[in-house]
Amino acid sequence: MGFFQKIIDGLKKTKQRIGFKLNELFKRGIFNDDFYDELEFILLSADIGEDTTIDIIETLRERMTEDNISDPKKANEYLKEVMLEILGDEHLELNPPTVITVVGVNGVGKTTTIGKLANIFIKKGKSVVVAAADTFRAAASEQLEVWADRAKVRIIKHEEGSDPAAVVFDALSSAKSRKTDVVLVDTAGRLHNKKNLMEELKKINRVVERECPNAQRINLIVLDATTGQNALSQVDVFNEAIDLDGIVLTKLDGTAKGGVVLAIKHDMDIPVYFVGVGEGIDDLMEFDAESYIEGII
Ligand SMILES: Nc1nc2c(ncn2[C@@H]2O[C@H](COP(=O)(O)OP(=O)(O)O)[C@@H](O)[C@H]2O)c(=O)[nH]1
Ligand SMILES: [Mg+2]
Repeated sequence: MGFFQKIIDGLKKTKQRIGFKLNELFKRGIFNDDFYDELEFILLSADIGEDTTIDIIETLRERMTEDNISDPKKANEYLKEVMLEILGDEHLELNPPTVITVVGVNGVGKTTTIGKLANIFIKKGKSVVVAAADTFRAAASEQLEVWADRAKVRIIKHEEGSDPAAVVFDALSSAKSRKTDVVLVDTAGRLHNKKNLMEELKKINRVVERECPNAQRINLIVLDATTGQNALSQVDVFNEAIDLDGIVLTKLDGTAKGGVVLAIKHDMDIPVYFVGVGEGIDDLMEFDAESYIEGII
Protein backbone atom coordinates (compact mmCIF):
# COMPACT_ATOMS: atom_id res chain seq x y z
CA MET A 1 0.00 0.00 0.00
CA GLY A 2 1.29 3.44 -0.91
CA PHE A 3 2.17 6.10 1.59
CA PHE A 4 -0.73 8.36 0.71
CA GLN A 5 -3.25 5.53 0.86
CA LYS A 6 -2.02 4.52 4.30
CA ILE A 7 -2.59 7.97 5.74
CA ILE A 8 -6.01 8.15 4.09
CA ASP A 9 -6.93 4.72 5.50
CA GLY A 10 -5.58 5.63 8.91
CA LEU A 11 -7.77 8.70 9.05
CA LYS A 12 -10.89 6.91 7.84
CA LYS A 13 -12.72 7.10 11.16
CA THR A 14 -12.08 10.80 11.50
CA LYS A 15 -13.25 11.35 7.96
CA GLN A 16 -16.38 9.34 8.62
CA ARG A 17 -17.16 11.57 11.55
CA ILE A 18 -16.53 14.96 9.96
CA GLY A 19 -15.65 14.68 6.26
CA PHE A 20 -19.09 13.80 5.00
CA LYS A 21 -20.84 16.30 7.26
CA LEU A 22 -18.51 19.03 6.10
CA ASN A 23 -19.17 18.09 2.54
CA GLU A 24 -22.92 18.33 3.05
CA LEU A 25 -22.57 21.63 4.86
CA PHE A 26 -20.41 23.24 2.19
CA LYS A 27 -22.56 21.88 -0.63
CA ARG A 28 -25.51 23.96 0.57
CA GLY A 29 -23.55 27.01 -0.50
CA ILE A 30 -25.03 29.27 2.18
CA PHE A 31 -22.32 30.85 4.27
CA ASN A 32 -24.28 32.57 7.02
CA ASP A 33 -24.16 32.40 10.84
CA ASP A 34 -25.79 28.99 10.79
CA PHE A 35 -23.05 27.72 8.53
CA TYR A 36 -20.34 28.82 10.93
CA ASP A 37 -22.22 27.45 13.95
CA GLU A 38 -22.58 24.11 12.30
CA LEU A 39 -18.98 24.15 11.16
CA GLU A 40 -17.89 24.77 14.74
CA PHE A 41 -19.91 21.84 15.97
CA ILE A 42 -18.47 19.48 13.36
CA LEU A 43 -14.86 20.50 13.96
CA LEU A 44 -15.25 20.11 17.72
CA SER A 45 -16.56 16.58 17.24
CA ALA A 46 -13.19 15.52 15.83
CA ASP A 47 -11.25 16.85 18.82
CA ILE A 48 -9.85 19.82 16.99
CA GLY A 49 -10.34 21.64 20.28
CA GLU A 50 -12.13 24.82 21.21
CA ASP A 51 -9.38 27.41 20.75
CA THR A 52 -8.24 25.92 17.48
CA THR A 53 -11.78 25.67 16.15
CA ILE A 54 -12.56 29.26 17.05
CA ASP A 55 -9.38 30.43 15.35
CA ILE A 56 -10.10 28.43 12.23
CA ILE A 57 -13.63 29.78 12.00
CA GLU A 58 -12.68 33.40 12.61
CA THR A 59 -9.96 33.32 9.98
CA LEU A 60 -12.17 31.50 7.51
CA ARG A 61 -15.06 33.91 8.00
CA GLU A 62 -12.79 36.92 7.56
CA ARG A 63 -11.27 35.65 4.33
CA MET A 64 -14.52 34.38 2.86
CA THR A 65 -16.21 37.71 3.55
CA GLU A 66 -13.30 39.69 2.22
CA ASP A 67 -13.11 37.69 -1.00
CA ASN A 68 -16.89 37.41 -1.24
CA ILE A 69 -16.83 33.63 -1.60
CA SER A 70 -20.05 31.81 -2.39
CA ASP A 71 -18.80 28.84 -4.35
CA PRO A 72 -18.79 25.70 -2.17
CA LYS A 73 -15.65 24.29 -3.76
CA LYS A 74 -13.77 27.51 -3.26
CA ALA A 75 -14.99 27.73 0.34
CA ASN A 76 -13.74 24.23 0.98
CA GLU A 77 -10.34 25.17 -0.38
CA TYR A 78 -10.28 28.15 1.93
CA LEU A 79 -10.92 25.88 4.91
CA LYS A 80 -8.12 23.56 3.85
CA GLU A 81 -5.77 26.48 3.49
CA VAL A 82 -6.49 27.78 6.98
CA MET A 83 -5.86 24.30 8.38
CA LEU A 84 -2.65 23.93 6.40
CA GLU A 85 -1.35 27.17 7.82
CA ILE A 86 -1.89 25.88 11.34
CA LEU A 87 -0.15 22.60 10.57
CA GLY A 88 2.94 24.16 9.03
CA ASP A 89 5.61 22.03 7.43
CA GLU A 90 8.26 20.78 9.81
CA HIS A 91 10.14 17.55 9.30
CA LEU A 92 12.69 15.79 11.40
CA GLU A 93 16.08 16.18 9.77
CA LEU A 94 18.48 13.52 10.98
CA ASN A 95 21.96 14.77 11.48
CA PRO A 96 23.86 11.76 12.90
CA PRO A 97 25.13 10.85 15.33
CA THR A 98 21.65 11.18 16.78
CA VAL A 99 20.21 10.13 20.10
CA ILE A 100 16.44 9.94 20.24
CA THR A 101 14.83 9.49 23.64
CA VAL A 102 11.24 8.36 23.47
CA VAL A 103 8.95 9.22 26.39
CA GLY A 104 5.25 9.04 27.19
CA VAL A 105 2.78 7.34 29.51
CA ASN A 106 2.22 3.57 29.56
CA GLY A 107 0.49 2.06 26.58
CA VAL A 108 0.69 4.99 24.19
CA GLY A 109 2.95 3.05 21.83
CA LYS A 110 6.55 3.98 22.72
CA THR A 111 8.10 0.56 22.22
CA THR A 112 6.15 -0.07 19.02
CA THR A 113 7.12 3.35 17.69
CA ILE A 114 10.79 2.66 18.38
CA GLY A 115 10.56 -0.52 16.32
CA LYS A 116 8.90 1.39 13.49
CA LEU A 117 11.40 4.26 13.69
CA ALA A 118 14.31 1.82 13.62
CA ASN A 119 12.81 0.35 10.46
CA ILE A 120 12.44 3.79 8.84
CA PHE A 121 16.02 4.76 9.63
CA ILE A 122 17.44 1.43 8.49
CA LYS A 123 15.60 1.85 5.21
CA LYS A 124 17.22 5.25 4.87
CA GLY A 125 20.59 3.54 5.17
CA LYS A 126 21.34 4.56 8.77
CA SER A 127 22.76 2.24 11.40
CA VAL A 128 20.65 1.96 14.52
CA VAL A 129 20.90 0.62 18.05
CA VAL A 130 18.01 0.53 20.51
CA ALA A 131 18.39 0.90 24.28
CA ALA A 132 15.92 -0.93 26.53
CA ALA A 133 15.78 1.70 29.26
CA ASP A 134 12.34 0.61 30.42
CA THR A 135 13.82 -1.79 32.94
CA PHE A 136 10.78 -1.80 35.18
CA ARG A 137 9.32 -4.99 33.74
CA ALA A 138 11.21 -7.81 32.03
CA ALA A 139 8.42 -7.94 29.45
CA ALA A 140 9.30 -4.43 28.30
CA SER A 141 12.78 -5.29 27.08
CA GLU A 142 11.55 -8.57 25.63
CA GLN A 143 8.99 -6.64 23.64
CA LEU A 144 11.67 -4.24 22.41
CA GLU A 145 13.83 -7.21 21.48
CA VAL A 146 11.08 -8.54 19.23
CA TRP A 147 10.95 -5.17 17.48
CA ALA A 148 14.74 -5.00 17.23
CA ASP A 149 14.68 -8.40 15.50
CA ARG A 150 11.99 -7.28 13.08
CA ALA A 151 13.85 -4.11 12.20
CA LYS A 152 17.18 -5.98 12.23
CA VAL A 153 18.92 -3.62 14.62
CA ARG A 154 21.08 -4.16 17.69
CA ILE A 155 19.64 -3.90 21.20
CA ILE A 156 21.34 -3.08 24.48
CA LYS A 157 19.51 -4.35 27.54
CA HIS A 158 20.17 -5.12 31.19
CA GLU A 159 18.47 -7.16 33.88
CA GLU A 160 14.95 -6.27 35.00
CA GLY A 161 15.07 -3.61 37.70
CA SER A 162 18.50 -2.27 36.78
CA ASP A 163 19.30 1.40 36.38
CA PRO A 164 17.83 2.74 33.10
CA ALA A 165 20.58 5.37 32.86
CA ALA A 166 23.17 2.57 32.92
CA VAL A 167 21.49 0.93 29.93
CA VAL A 168 21.64 4.24 28.10
CA PHE A 169 25.30 4.65 29.04
CA ASP A 170 26.10 1.23 27.56
CA ALA A 171 24.09 1.91 24.42
CA LEU A 172 25.93 5.19 23.88
CA SER A 173 29.33 3.57 24.44
CA SER A 174 28.45 0.85 21.98
CA ALA A 175 27.20 3.41 19.45
CA LYS A 176 30.36 5.49 19.80
CA SER A 177 32.71 2.55 19.34
CA ARG A 178 30.78 1.26 16.33
CA LYS A 179 30.02 4.68 14.90
CA THR A 180 26.30 3.96 14.91
CA ASP A 181 24.16 6.72 13.40
CA VAL A 182 21.07 6.57 15.58
CA VAL A 183 20.45 5.49 19.18
CA LEU A 184 16.80 5.01 20.08
CA VAL A 185 16.08 5.01 23.80
CA ASP A 186 12.91 3.31 25.08
CA THR A 187 11.75 4.50 28.50
CA ALA A 188 9.20 3.59 31.14
CA GLY A 189 5.91 5.43 31.41
CA ARG A 190 4.43 4.65 34.80
CA LEU A 191 2.89 7.98 35.68
CA HIS A 192 1.46 6.79 38.99
CA ASN A 193 5.03 7.11 40.19
CA LYS A 194 5.46 10.41 38.48
CA LYS A 195 8.24 11.86 40.59
CA ASN A 196 10.49 8.83 40.18
CA LEU A 197 9.76 8.61 36.50
CA MET A 198 10.66 12.24 35.93
CA GLU A 199 13.87 11.89 37.93
CA GLU A 200 14.70 8.82 35.85
CA LEU A 201 14.15 10.71 32.59
CA LYS A 202 16.26 13.62 33.79
CA LYS A 203 19.04 11.24 34.67
CA ILE A 204 18.88 9.59 31.25
CA ASN A 205 19.02 13.01 29.68
CA ARG A 206 22.07 13.97 31.72
CA VAL A 207 23.87 10.81 30.63
CA VAL A 208 23.12 11.58 26.98
CA GLU A 209 24.31 15.17 27.35
CA ARG A 210 27.47 14.13 29.13
CA GLU A 211 28.39 11.17 26.93
CA CYS A 212 27.36 12.65 23.58
CA PRO A 213 27.65 16.42 23.89
CA ASN A 214 28.08 16.86 20.15
CA ALA A 215 25.37 14.48 19.04
CA GLN A 216 22.02 15.60 17.73
CA ARG A 217 19.70 15.01 20.69
CA ILE A 218 15.98 14.66 20.15
CA ASN A 219 13.36 14.04 22.82
CA LEU A 220 10.16 12.67 21.37
CA ILE A 221 6.91 12.30 23.26
CA VAL A 222 4.49 9.65 22.09
CA LEU A 223 0.80 10.52 22.41
CA ASP A 224 -2.17 8.25 21.84
CA ALA A 225 -4.64 9.92 19.47
CA THR A 226 -7.54 7.94 20.89
CA THR A 227 -7.26 9.98 24.10
CA GLY A 228 -8.08 13.12 22.12
CA GLN A 229 -7.66 16.39 23.97
CA ASN A 230 -6.26 14.62 27.06
CA ALA A 231 -3.10 13.93 25.11
CA LEU A 232 -2.27 17.62 25.24
CA SER A 233 -1.90 17.73 29.01
CA GLN A 234 0.71 14.95 28.90
CA VAL A 235 2.97 17.23 26.90
CA ASP A 236 3.06 19.70 29.78
CA VAL A 237 3.82 17.00 32.34
CA PHE A 238 6.79 15.59 30.44
CA ASN A 239 8.05 18.96 29.26
CA GLU A 240 8.75 19.79 32.89
CA ALA A 241 11.25 16.95 33.15
CA ILE A 242 12.86 17.08 29.73
CA ASP A 243 12.68 19.50 26.84
CA LEU A 244 10.48 17.93 24.22
CA ASP A 245 11.46 18.45 20.60
CA GLY A 246 8.76 16.59 18.78
CA ILE A 247 5.61 14.51 18.97
CA VAL A 248 4.65 11.11 17.62
CA LEU A 249 0.90 10.66 17.51
CA THR A 250 -0.07 6.99 17.49
CA LYS A 251 -3.29 5.06 16.86
CA LEU A 252 -4.76 7.56 14.44
CA ASP A 253 -6.24 4.50 12.74
CA GLY A 254 -8.33 3.65 15.78
CA THR A 255 -10.02 6.95 16.36
CA ALA A 256 -12.36 9.59 15.01
CA LYS A 257 -10.41 12.10 17.07
CA GLY A 258 -7.78 12.63 14.40
CA GLY A 259 -8.44 16.35 14.51
CA VAL A 260 -6.33 16.46 17.64
CA VAL A 261 -3.29 16.95 15.38
CA LEU A 262 -4.59 20.43 14.62
CA ALA A 263 -5.12 21.15 18.30
CA ILE A 264 -1.61 20.00 19.13
CA LYS A 265 -0.07 22.12 16.40
CA HIS A 266 -2.17 25.09 17.38
CA ASP A 267 -1.72 24.94 21.16
CA MET A 268 1.78 23.54 21.54
CA ASP A 269 4.95 24.85 20.09
CA ILE A 270 6.15 21.33 19.30
CA PRO A 271 5.99 19.75 15.86
CA VAL A 272 4.24 16.46 15.13
CA TYR A 273 6.94 14.53 13.28
CA PHE A 274 5.35 11.11 12.89
CA VAL A 275 1.93 9.50 13.04
CA GLY A 276 1.11 5.87 13.78
CA VAL A 277 -1.61 4.30 11.65
CA GLY A 278 -1.47 0.64 12.68
CA GLU A 279 0.39 -2.04 14.59
CA GLY A 280 2.70 -3.22 11.80
CA ILE A 281 6.30 -2.20 11.30
CA ASP A 282 5.47 -0.07 8.26
CA ASP A 283 2.61 1.72 9.98
CA LEU A 284 4.45 4.85 11.00
CA MET A 285 4.48 7.77 8.62
CA GLU A 286 6.32 11.01 8.57
CA PHE A 287 3.64 13.59 9.20
CA ASP A 288 2.59 15.37 6.05
CA ALA A 289 0.12 18.21 6.41
CA GLU A 290 -1.40 18.00 2.95
CA SER A 291 -2.12 14.27 3.04
CA TYR A 292 -3.48 14.73 6.52
CA ILE A 293 -5.96 17.39 5.42
CA GLU A 294 -7.00 15.27 2.45
CA GLY A 295 -7.49 12.42 4.91
CA ILE A 296 -9.85 14.21 7.25
CA ILE A 297 -12.02 16.43 5.03
N1 LIG B 1 -3.80 0.57 16.06
C1 LIG B 1 -2.61 1.00 16.49
N2 LIG B 1 -2.07 0.44 17.57
C2 LIG B 1 -0.86 0.88 17.99
C3 LIG B 1 -0.17 1.94 17.33
N3 LIG B 1 0.98 2.15 18.00
C4 LIG B 1 1.00 1.28 19.02
N4 LIG B 1 -0.10 0.50 19.04
C5 LIG B 1 -0.49 -0.55 20.00
O1 LIG B 1 -0.56 -0.01 21.30
C6 LIG B 1 -0.25 -0.97 22.28
C7 LIG B 1 0.78 -0.41 23.26
O2 LIG B 1 2.00 -0.20 22.59
P1 LIG B 1 3.41 -0.19 23.32
O3 LIG B 1 4.42 0.10 22.27
O4 LIG B 1 3.61 -1.42 24.14
O5 LIG B 1 3.24 1.07 24.29
P2 LIG B 1 4.24 1.63 25.42
O6 LIG B 1 3.71 1.13 26.73
O7 LIG B 1 4.12 3.11 25.32
O8 LIG B 1 5.60 1.13 25.10
C8 LIG B 1 0.26 -2.18 21.51
O9 LIG B 1 -0.77 -3.13 21.46
C9 LIG B 1 0.56 -1.64 20.12
O10 LIG B 1 0.40 -2.61 19.11
C10 LIG B 1 -0.80 2.54 16.17
O11 LIG B 1 -0.31 3.48 15.55
N5 LIG B 1 -2.02 2.03 15.81
MG1 LIG C 1 6.96 0.08 26.25
